[in-house]
Amino acid sequence: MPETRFADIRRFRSIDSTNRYLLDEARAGAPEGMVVVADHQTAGRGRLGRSWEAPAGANLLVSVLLRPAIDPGQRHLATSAVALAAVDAIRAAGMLGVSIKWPNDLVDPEGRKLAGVLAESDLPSASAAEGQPPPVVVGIGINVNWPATESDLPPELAGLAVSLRQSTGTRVDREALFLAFLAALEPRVADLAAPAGRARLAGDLLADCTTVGTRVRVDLPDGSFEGTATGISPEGHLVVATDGATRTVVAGDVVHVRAGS
Ligand code: BT5
Repeated sequence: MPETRFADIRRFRSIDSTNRYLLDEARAGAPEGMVVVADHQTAGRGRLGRSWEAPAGANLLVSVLLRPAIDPGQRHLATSAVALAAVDAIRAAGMLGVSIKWPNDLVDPEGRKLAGVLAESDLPSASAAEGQPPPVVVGIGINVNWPATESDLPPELAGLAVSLRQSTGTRVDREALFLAFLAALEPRVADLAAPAGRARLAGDLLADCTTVGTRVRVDLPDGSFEGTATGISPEGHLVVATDGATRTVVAGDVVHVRAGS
């Protein structure tokens, strides 16, 4: 990809998981900028052991290897950089109503999931890459041409997933979307490197985040709490007001709930 750091693009017809592939490469010392894109994943993964579904040849399944020189506490901004680049590319493809549901979903105006982002880092075993900042592998699955209609979805995704094709009413060129995504990602990744850029990422996340301003339930490993999402911290974390206090959520599942429910 000219004029970007994404020169090494590896293409697979079928692979278990593009994230898994890049984590192995990162452990062996691969530099920032390696990209993997696949027509099909046999073990596409989501967060917390969940899986990512996509039939062969229909959707965009891509991972990038980043090595941002940032504090571990700022790593969510790498997820945000990828989500924002995808938003840019998706809007350019004609779907204006896309927004980010914190922490890692792209959704349509009805809250249906168009894409999911998965950031993984494997810090201890990645130390072999001397002189390089530790890696973070960020993968994204974007529903491009599947589902074509609601009836394509398996029962567990009915009403929950949506595609670019459904949203725009036309088939979308996966390769063009992929290249637009990488072009949009370059300045976003550059932004990770300096305080002003990181402030821009957090500000753009706030502007495009549908979670802020809504009533949420936050599910954490040690329990849940409800509150109103009021903002995004400089690190890209979700700020939630709850019973007179403010909590900053670093990681967790967030459910949008109706006010008063
Ligand atoms: C995610 O996890 O949303 C992150 C998905 C990341 C997938 C990409 S594809 C390229 C790269 N390589 C990988 O192996 N993974 C990444 P999470 O928030 O845990 O959401 C997973 C949940 O989303 C599942 O449990 C389903 O309920 C739902 N889901 C699965 N496939 C979906 C789809 N195509 N569209 C919408 N929702 C889906």
